[in-house]
Amino acid sequence: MIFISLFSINIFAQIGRTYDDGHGGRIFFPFGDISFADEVISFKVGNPAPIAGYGIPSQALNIPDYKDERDDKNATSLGYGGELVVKFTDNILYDIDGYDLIVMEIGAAIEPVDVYISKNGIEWISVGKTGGGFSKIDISKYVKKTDVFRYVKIIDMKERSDGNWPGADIDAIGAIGSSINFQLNSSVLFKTGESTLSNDKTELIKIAEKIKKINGLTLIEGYTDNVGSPESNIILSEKRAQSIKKFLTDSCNIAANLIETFAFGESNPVADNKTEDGRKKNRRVEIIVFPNSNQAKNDVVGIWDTDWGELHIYRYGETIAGWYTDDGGEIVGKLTDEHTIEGKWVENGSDRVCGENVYDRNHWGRIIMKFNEAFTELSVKWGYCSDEPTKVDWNGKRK
Ligand SMILES: [Ca+2]
Ligand SMILES: [Ca+2]
Ligand SMILES: [Ca+2]
Repeated sequence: MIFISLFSINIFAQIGRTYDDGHGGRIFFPFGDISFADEVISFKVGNPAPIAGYGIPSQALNIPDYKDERDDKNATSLGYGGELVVKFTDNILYDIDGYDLIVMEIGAAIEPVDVYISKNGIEWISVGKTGGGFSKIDISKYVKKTDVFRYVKIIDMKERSDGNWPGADIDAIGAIGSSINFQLNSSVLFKTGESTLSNDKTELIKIAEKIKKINGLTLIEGYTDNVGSPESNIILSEKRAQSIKKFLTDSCNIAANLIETFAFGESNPVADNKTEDGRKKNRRVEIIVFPNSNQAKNDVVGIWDTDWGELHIYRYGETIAGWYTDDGGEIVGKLTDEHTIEGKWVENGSDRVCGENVYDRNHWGRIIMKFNEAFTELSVKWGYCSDEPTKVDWNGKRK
């Protein structure tokens, strides 16, 4: 278990970007790089197993990186009937409109998997199977809107047992329906057994700044180790979650109606309670921040019909991200006023190659995007690389 360093998080980098889907297209993840699975919980390789070097479960973590080359080991073969459990730690999975979970399988063979999700890694909900290849799963039929999931289990369905790589070959597992999850160790927040915040509130203040930028519903979850009675641990974790809520509302000006607290006591441990180190990791608070779903309808958010294809725009506070259908295009930027986005476009190819990369690609440029008063039309000025954006042949209407 790695506790994320709050000092290394760049929220701008976390927000929305597109990724190769491994089958000639690109797919947009509203929370960018953090959307993907972070940790292998267990792996039972199938029988027959893949040849040596191709059954490494950690290759199914993090962003998709399979390059489709002969000896590429950036994906893992499950083996015939193999089973992989992964966990999201800096993000969670929940149900949004449309697809929520993506399982990226590589290779031409159809090797489907059964997919399960879980809140605690113990009780599992079946959410269907993938058809092999690149698969999108909508979990809405199986869950409540407010449920938060941290675990995904995939089991190879035993369609193919032959060759060097029997069973499904997985490059990445990502949550489109995702939100940010901060894990805070209780030892930096509280004295042992107490619910009064310690004097050093540096980490909480940093999180408060991020919550304010996203401006959505925030869940505060308190957890303890298994020392003491389960009842007393529930009470302690509730008091601690309440202390943090009070600090965020009273000292950081976050609206109380945007914060909910939950007490989980000693349930859902992230480490072994038999060791002091494990107990220390289990004494924690997790803070989940959802994107703001209350954006004004007449805002920049939505789907636009433009000269460069359909453009999908997302907004997180002042930060904008999106994608368009032309040449794997995506945009990233900021609202500089209510009707203006300034930022960059990125594509797979263009007439100019830039000296540096944006989002791993060197075809990009600057944009200034203007919206009319009613947010029904947009016009884009654009240029290549860091040139002043002066070209005007990119316009659109709300779809
Ligand atoms: Ca993640
Ligand atoms: Ca959904
Ligand atoms: Ca991979």
